[in-house]
Amino acid sequence: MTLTANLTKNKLVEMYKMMVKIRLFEEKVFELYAQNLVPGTIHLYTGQEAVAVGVCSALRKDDYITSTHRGHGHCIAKGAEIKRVMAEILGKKTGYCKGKGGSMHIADFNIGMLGATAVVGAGIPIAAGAALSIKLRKTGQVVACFFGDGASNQGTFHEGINMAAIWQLPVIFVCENNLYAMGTRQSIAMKIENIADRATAYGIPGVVVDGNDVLAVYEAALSAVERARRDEGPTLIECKTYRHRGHSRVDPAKYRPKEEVEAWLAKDPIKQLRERLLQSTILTEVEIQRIEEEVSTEIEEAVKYSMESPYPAPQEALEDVYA
Ligand SMILES: Cc1ncc(C[n+]2csc(CCOP(=O)(O)OP(=O)(O)O)c2C)c(N)n1
Ligand SMILES: [Mg+2]
Repeated sequence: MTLTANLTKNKLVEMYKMMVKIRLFEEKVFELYAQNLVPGTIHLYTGQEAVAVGVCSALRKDDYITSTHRGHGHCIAKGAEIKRVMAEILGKKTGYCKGKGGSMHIADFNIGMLGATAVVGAGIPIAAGAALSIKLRKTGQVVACFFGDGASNQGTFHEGINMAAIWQLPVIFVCENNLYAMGTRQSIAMKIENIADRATAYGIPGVVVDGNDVLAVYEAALSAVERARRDEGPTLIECKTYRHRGHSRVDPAKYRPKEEVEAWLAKDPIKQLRERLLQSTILTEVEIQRIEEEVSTEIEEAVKYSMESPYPAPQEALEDVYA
């Protein structure tokens, strides 16, 4: 990982802090889940932070994102208030969906977060639709569409990317290839190694990046964003990464070889950036410590806020269902 000259010190520190925030947030969610405080299931983003942060750092506030079942990191990286994300995960009325959506349905149009979805691959045509609206409104926004390796085997992947390609829509398709779709290894589900190769079939650029290198992700995203804003159409970026935990809360991930897990843990995205920031004297150990303390305090406040918030009343169940 090299530090790019194009990023200011502030921006690098901001990116580091955001990755730490997502990591500590997810660890806290896991802890709360173990205490039986989280209704439903959770899919943690730990290990993949460089993807959300690298991509969202290349976006404007008014740009859009679409997310997945593993969406907490995307929301936070796009600027969501963590107390409202936490409250939603805990099913509280003060959450983003008034406690009625939970972990997999968080949306916030004010920050361009169009929504997470439990339906694998469902965000892809939604991103194409949002990009069509941008093109018609001529606002110069872009959409970043996050999805997994498993989602790239869905029909929606073909339909959504093909449509975005023929209409030259301003979308960046970000495939987070963490090697597994639940317990299914990529090599069992597809013959190719690089999902980015599929871009050729739609006549758009396909790029492979180290998804654990936040600066590499940022650079790839930035050039795709610039291309989209020039009205030159979509790009498919495949980020090679790894989830640190199992698929969802109950999965011990025994299907992953120990050596594979260890090799990826050694390539932890936060550790890598921390080492670079220390080596280049952008941050000191003391400053790093301070960042972690600040983030921990913010997360504790979010937990307190959520725990003290009420659950929605039963009679609110049918409110906000239809627009
Ligand atoms: C349409 C659909 N099929 C199956 C499922 C069950 N399911 C939930 S997550 C998942 C795996 C998704 O894998 P991937 O896209 O690689 O994302 P990751 O979990 O690795 O982030 C599956 C099959 C679903 N939610 N939706
Ligand atoms: Mg996957």
